[in-house]
Amino acid sequence: MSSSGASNITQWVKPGDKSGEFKRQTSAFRDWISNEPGAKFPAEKGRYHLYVSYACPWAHRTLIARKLKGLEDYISYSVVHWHMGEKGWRFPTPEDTDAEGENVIPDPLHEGFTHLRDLYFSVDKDYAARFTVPVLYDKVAQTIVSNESSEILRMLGNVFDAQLPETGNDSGKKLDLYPEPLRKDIDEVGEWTYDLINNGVYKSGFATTQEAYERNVVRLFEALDRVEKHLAEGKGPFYFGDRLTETDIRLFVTLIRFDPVYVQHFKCNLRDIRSGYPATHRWMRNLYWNHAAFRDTTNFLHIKAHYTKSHTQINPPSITPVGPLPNILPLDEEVPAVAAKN
Ligand SMILES: N[C@@H](CCC(=O)N[C@@H](CS)C(=O)NCC(=O)O)C(=O)O
Repeated sequence: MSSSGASNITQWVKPGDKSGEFKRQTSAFRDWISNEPGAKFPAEKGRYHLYVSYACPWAHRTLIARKLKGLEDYISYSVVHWHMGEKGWRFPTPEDTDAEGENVIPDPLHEGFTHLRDLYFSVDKDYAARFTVPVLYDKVAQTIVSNESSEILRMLGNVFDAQLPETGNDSGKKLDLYPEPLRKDIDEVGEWTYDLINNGVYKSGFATTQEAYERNVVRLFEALDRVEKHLAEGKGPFYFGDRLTETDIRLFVTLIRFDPVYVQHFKCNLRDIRSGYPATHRWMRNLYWNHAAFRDTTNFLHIKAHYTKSHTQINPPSITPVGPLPNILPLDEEVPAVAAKN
């Protein structure tokens, strides 16, 4: 996007694209932290920083992985304000009182930076694409390692393993989010769930023609039906039985936003999770309530406010719907219609 396009930050469908379809750009920075001798980005404790938004599902993946793997002392992070205005994501200021959450702070690494775009331009003054989160930043080389969440997720999954302490059964060191015997399945599921679910909600919500919307919303719900069937037939509690993998993380970040935001804001309303997808609902609530890495990284204030008050092309008066309440049901409670059936 050119800098003159900055005033059109909400123009998600390219002007002139008659399909009315949202097409996500590919990420520009695609390097890897590595343990290889002489690596450009060595796996050094404390060297890297994650810039994230609590609103963003892609960024959420990386926060969950960081916490699940026990990398809190290895990688620092900070969170942008939930409002994405004309210049994109901005860093919170000490005056902001409407964006509560851990590490919702001004840029801790660059005094005077007001927007995430300042970071991108500090690394590449000619940067001409979107200023997206997450960003994995190298504090020593002062450059961006990666802004592609699927690859950051993979990296965090193992690159610090050799340095992590051995501490009990569920230590981050032992947790393999991409285990060898499941890799083919994880990749296969990752492909269709990315296209139809993670990105599918955006393709539904950002569509600017009736046809593009309907095509994508129908495909989204067919994919959710497929997830539901898989979870209903499986032993659980995770997508692949008793192994927590990156598949759970990748699905969770979209499904936890589904009822609070996507149903109404992105018009993904053929069903909702809490009344229409019992096995998926059970799987999601187990992750949220029984695993701190999922719960503590989920911030419904940022999630609800961001979408409804930033996408002014969809919601010009920026009113945030109150419901559904609660944002997520307790483990042992169902919506009245489901409870009545049980
Ligand atoms: N492929 C990227 C996509 C990231 C992305 O699109 N993030 C959104 C927030 S949910 C963003 O920062 N958008 C800002 C913009 O497009 O201007 C990834 O998975 O890391």
